[in-house]
Amino acid sequence: MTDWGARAADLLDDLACLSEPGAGATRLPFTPEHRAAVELLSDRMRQAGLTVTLDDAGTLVGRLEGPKGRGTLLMGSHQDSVRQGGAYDGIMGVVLPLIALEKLRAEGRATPCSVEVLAFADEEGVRFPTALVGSRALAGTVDPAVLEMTDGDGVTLRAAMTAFGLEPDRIGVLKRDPADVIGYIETHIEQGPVLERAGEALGVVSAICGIERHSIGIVGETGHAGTMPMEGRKDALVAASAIVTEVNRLALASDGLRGTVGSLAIGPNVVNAVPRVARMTAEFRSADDAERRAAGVALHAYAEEVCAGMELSCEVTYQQAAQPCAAELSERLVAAVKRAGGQGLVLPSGATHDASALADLCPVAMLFVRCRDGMSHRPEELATPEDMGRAVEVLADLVMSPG
Ligand code: HGY
Ligand code: MN
Ligand code: MN
Repeated sequence: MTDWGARAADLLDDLACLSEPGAGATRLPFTPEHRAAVELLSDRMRQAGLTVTLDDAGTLVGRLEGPKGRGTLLMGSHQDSVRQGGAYDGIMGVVLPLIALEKLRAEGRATPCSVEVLAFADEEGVRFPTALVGSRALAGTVDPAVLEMTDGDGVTLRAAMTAFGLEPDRIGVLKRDPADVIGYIETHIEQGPVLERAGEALGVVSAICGIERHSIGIVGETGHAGTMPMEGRKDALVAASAIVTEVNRLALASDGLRGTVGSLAIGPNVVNAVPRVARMTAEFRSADDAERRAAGVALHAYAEEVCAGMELSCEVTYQQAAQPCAAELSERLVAAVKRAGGQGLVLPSGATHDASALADLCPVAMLFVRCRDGMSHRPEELATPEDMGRAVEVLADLVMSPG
């Protein structure tokens, strides 16, 4: 009797090694680590009887042909990680549906429809200040302007994709025909403590939070830390610190809002010179788009105030509306979780996912897997083989029980 959860854990262990050196997993899009993951997953997909292609957005597509005219069920998630992240975020949602198809093949069960397992190149938006290019390409909603965005080394997304062997200008032809797509199921580690506290291995997502990301640049004036008078200083870090505090204050003032400054760099960044420049990112998330937008507008007004007399650049580089999951497909998922012995707990997602983008193409539903101590975006992230085995069972059941 195959332990499908252990099989998933082994493949995830192998994939976690395809990372930049350092703690945890660091696998950014269109890098040697991404290429290695594409190769490993392609082999396993072929062994499972899938035909494998890499589309021009960098999405690895493993397709199992089903009966003609019965449509295609999409399943998958993202292959990329944050820096020094966990071994499950994203990539587990590629591995589990693949293992579910391996299980069905081992049982000699033909699927009632075609099924695709998708590994999107870039969901985190860590390397480039954009995200979801792969899932948006399938939905036909990519803004071509994002191809000109650059990473920290000044490499454009277009150049990185081209160097990866892709033709980014062909992204527009990747849009899928909605008539052929039954829906999209994304399996993901919960990244929070809810399932663990409820004693549940699996849960189904009600809605995915909305998000917006701001890039803020401040240019003040540097000078000798000992001789420059305090009055009239244009200290970029003092202004940036006020903005950090304001992001936190805005988020604390509103129940459903989360606000984070995740990155901050200053210059000249030496002990005895007044900081001249500061560059930072700020993000707001909420299930309520109006609440989120109001916080973004308030932050910009506040930044203008504290940076008076200095140069300020403040732009929203990324925005994704809150996205409810499809009721009917989610109910099918809840029923499958219950058949596997779960309560069928339904919960919101404070993290964003490719499913938000695919909702512009087809019905979407998400299966959450319990996350140890709710820890994610850090090396200690863990989902157990037992819980992953239950998820494989649910996914296989769902594939075989068309709506
Ligand atoms: O930031 C997020 O919620 C996701 O991990 N990209
Ligand atoms: Mn993530
Ligand atoms: Mn993720």
